[in-house]
Amino acid sequence: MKEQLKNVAISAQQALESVKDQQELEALRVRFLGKKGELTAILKQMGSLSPEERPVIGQLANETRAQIEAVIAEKSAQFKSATASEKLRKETIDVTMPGSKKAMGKKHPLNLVLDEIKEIFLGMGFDVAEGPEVELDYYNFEALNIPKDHPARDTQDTFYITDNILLRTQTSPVQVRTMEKQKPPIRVISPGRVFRSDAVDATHSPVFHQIEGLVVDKGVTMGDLKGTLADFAKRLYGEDAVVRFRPHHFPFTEPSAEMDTMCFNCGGKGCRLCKGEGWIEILGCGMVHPKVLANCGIDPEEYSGFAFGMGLERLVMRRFNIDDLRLFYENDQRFLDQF
Ligand code: 2NL
Repeated sequence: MKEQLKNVAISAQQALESVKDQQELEALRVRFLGKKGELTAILKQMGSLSPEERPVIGQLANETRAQIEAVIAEKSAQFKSATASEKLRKETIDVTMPGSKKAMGKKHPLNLVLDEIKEIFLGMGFDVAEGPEVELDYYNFEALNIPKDHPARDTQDTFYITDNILLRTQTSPVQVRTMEKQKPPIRVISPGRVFRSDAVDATHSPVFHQIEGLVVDKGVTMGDLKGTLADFAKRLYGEDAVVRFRPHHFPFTEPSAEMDTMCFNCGGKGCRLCKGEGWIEILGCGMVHPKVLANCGIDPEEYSGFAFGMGLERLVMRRFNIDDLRLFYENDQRFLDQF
């Protein structure tokens, strides 16, 4: 049995020397030390030994086991540390490598100018009001003194959803709602999307943006209107901006006017940009019609107000020299990257 134990020790030693991984190591452990292993098989014969031989062989068997276990433990530790360093090597990050470039989003040109305009009016003490894009006929037309036979009501211009529900054609309904809710003094601007049944071309779109403004208080005059809007033009176009007011007509204001700025390109002489006019129209305005105030529950004997409205797309096209309004809605990265 001594001989057998020695042989097991030697063959275990040899096998363990060339073991390549943790799995092979475990297989060898089972082969030599397992319940059905080679060492156990030898120990099972202990019963046939004399009482004198038994402790000697027993001790030798224990030593052999301890010896094999020690080698297994050593090999196992070696594999574990090799695996750990391999993992570390694979996970090493070269912090000196250049990073990948992330594309940054930008503000859309319409929002660029809209934010400027909002800032100007906020600075003058106006609030910004928003409202529904799907409106009642009443708020879009009726309350604004737009009679049933007015061309603006023509189905050619307005998207009707039902007889009395439509897509707003202007943002005035937001201001009508403001007047219904809030007692004067009122100072609001209402920017937003508006809808008209127009065919798409370089200057028309069924969806576009408008900014309207409204001031209602005791003793508001045409002088307040002119001063406020001239000041707005100077803040938007620079201190040198010159404006003029021309009489006009809107059903919801009386009197009504349009405001032009002197062409910054030719200084009023007339050029290609202003189409020989010397002036460029920027907004429509007027004193709020007494009927409109009354419709909104405001006594026109006690209060007066002025209102104005402008198209955002036209303003932005002129600012950046853009000749086709479809560019605003196509979201071509090459266009958007330029602002
Ligand atoms: C234009 C002209 C304008 C208004 C809009 C308005 C609103 C209320 C009462 C009275 Cl609640 N008026 N808005 C007034 C004058 C002109 O817009 O050419 N827009 C593009």
